[in-house]
Amino acid sequence: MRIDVITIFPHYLAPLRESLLGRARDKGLLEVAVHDLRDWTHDRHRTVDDTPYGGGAGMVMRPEPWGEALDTVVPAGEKARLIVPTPAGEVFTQAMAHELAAEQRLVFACGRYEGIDARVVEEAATRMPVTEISLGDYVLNGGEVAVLVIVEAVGRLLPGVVGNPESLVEESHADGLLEYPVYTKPASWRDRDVPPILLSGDHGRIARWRRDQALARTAARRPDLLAALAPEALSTADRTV
Ligand code: 6GU
Repeated sequence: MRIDVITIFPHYLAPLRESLLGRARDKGLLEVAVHDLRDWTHDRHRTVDDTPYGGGAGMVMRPEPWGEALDTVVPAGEKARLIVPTPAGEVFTQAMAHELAAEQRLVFACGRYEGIDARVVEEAATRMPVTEISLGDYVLNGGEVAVLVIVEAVGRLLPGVVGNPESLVEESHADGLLEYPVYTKPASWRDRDVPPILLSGDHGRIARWRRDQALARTAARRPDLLAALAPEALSTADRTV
């Protein structure tokens, strides 16, 4: 996968060189290019924002640098999906991460201030698919942190990035539930014992216990997730929890 990020704070994206994603880049599984939006300004102050038409507080990003940046990063004839992080977007989910992981090329447009002139998304949508994505119901100062979150969630789903792909199967949200609690050695720590069933060697009962823990946790913490499950996602045994 190829990812381009356009931002006025290129250094904000430095963490994409670390850890799992850094290794994915070294292995050639993921290519990331970060671009400074101000490279597409033409005035001495490299201005990217201006006051909002209609009045109000804050500043809005001017469309011209964005237009030129997108024309350069995605030249006519090239295909890419444009992602615009914004608190006004569709809420990001694991399902969306899977959907984005299937793309060849993603371009992220990071807004700052009160946002980007609305004509930028409108015009870009005439030549590429555009998705506005929010991380959740709170406000960040700009899209950069959202890009880190989305690229991490998507990047780890690319083939070969996570060492043991089995670990993607049982994690939280993989089946619409929160993950069961996990334990490792020692079996007793500060007077707290690992649930004995996990030491029993009975894999059938362990699987049942884990499923019940996942269901109970989800019911307590995220009843909305449980309510959203398709009826056939729950077995008869699940319903007795
Ligand atoms: Cl994607 N951007 C900004 N600026 N704030 C947010 C967000 C995104 N998601 C939640 N809050």
